Formats: sequence, structure tokens, C-alpha cells
Amino acid sequence: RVRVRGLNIFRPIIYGNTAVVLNQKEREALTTPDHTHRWTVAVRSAASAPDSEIVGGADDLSYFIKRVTFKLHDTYANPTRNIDKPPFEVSETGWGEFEVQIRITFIPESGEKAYTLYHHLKLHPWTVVGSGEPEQPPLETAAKMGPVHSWQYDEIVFHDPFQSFLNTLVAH
Ligand code: SLL
Repeated sequence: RVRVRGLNIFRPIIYGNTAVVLNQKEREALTTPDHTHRWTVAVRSAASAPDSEIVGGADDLSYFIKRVTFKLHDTYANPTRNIDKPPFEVSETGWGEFEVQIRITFIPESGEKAYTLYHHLKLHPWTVVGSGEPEQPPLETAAKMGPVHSWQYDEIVFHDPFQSFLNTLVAH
């Protein structure tokens, strides 16, 4: 297999989460009534859906991503979640924020090492620093404020890629 020396090729992604406050009915329906939020953490293409909402974009990353592993907080059952096809996401309910480890494994033909990211799962609304507002507003207030979004942009860079992998990447 031949490497294309001196070449960097990158693919833009977004990763992060959306969270909503559960209403009373939804909370009562859970086996874990202490859970206050429903959230989705995901890795998505940053390029595929320029005109759609961040969370609703088309997902076409499987041509180079084989698996995304989301490692949740140990308070969750089976905290290591392997997702082998798009959408590369995990939805759960919970009560607290924590760091999610996101490990992206590429297709074997790529010969690339896995890439690890960290995302702070955000449940509580963003507040203005120094505004005097409480950092964590009451749940009813948060519910009225609507979904919380916390997404970041990143570029996965492949350095000296194999010729065949480069072909795969540019064909999409
Ligand atoms: C905190 N360091 O104390 C964080 C931990 C853990 C979040 C947050 C649900 C777990 C479960 C859940 O929300 N865990 O009941 O399955 O804020």
C-alpha cells in the first residue's frame, strides 16, 4: 500500500450534545424519576447540511468512520456505547453533566489510529457571566428557555494517507 507523502486531507465534523428538560409526565414514566433531562450526544458531518439545523443534518460519515464509542459516566449501565452505523449518537436521560469520551475509529483500509475527543455534556442553559443570574436556573425556567445546544467544530486530519483511502475520501 502506498502513502501519499506530504499530503494532509481533512474532514470537518461537529460533536456535542442537545438536552431538553423532561416534563412531569415524562419523568413519571421513567424507572429513574430522579432524571430531569433527555439528551443526545453525537458526532456529525459539518459539511453535509449547511442549510439545516445543527442537530438535524444529514449524516454521511460512515464512508470513513467505522465506529464511534461514547464513554458515559459510570453511573450509567453499560457506560461504553459502541455505535457502528450512522447516526453516530447516543440518547439517554439523566440528571447531571459530565465529560463524555468520544472515540472515533476509522475504516480498517484507512490504516489510521483512532481519534479521541472529549465533550462536556451540557444540560443547563448558558448564562451570562456576571449577570447576577444563578448559574443553574430552576428547572421550570430552564424548560421555558428551550433545548440546550453545545456543539464544537473540529477537523480530522489525515497525514500522509494511503492512496486508496485518499481515493475513498475524495470520492465523497
Ligand atoms: C455530577 N460529576 O456530580 C457529575 C456526575 C452523573 C450523571 C453526573 C444518570 C445516572 C443514572 C446521570 O445523570 N449521571 O441514574 O443512570 O454532577
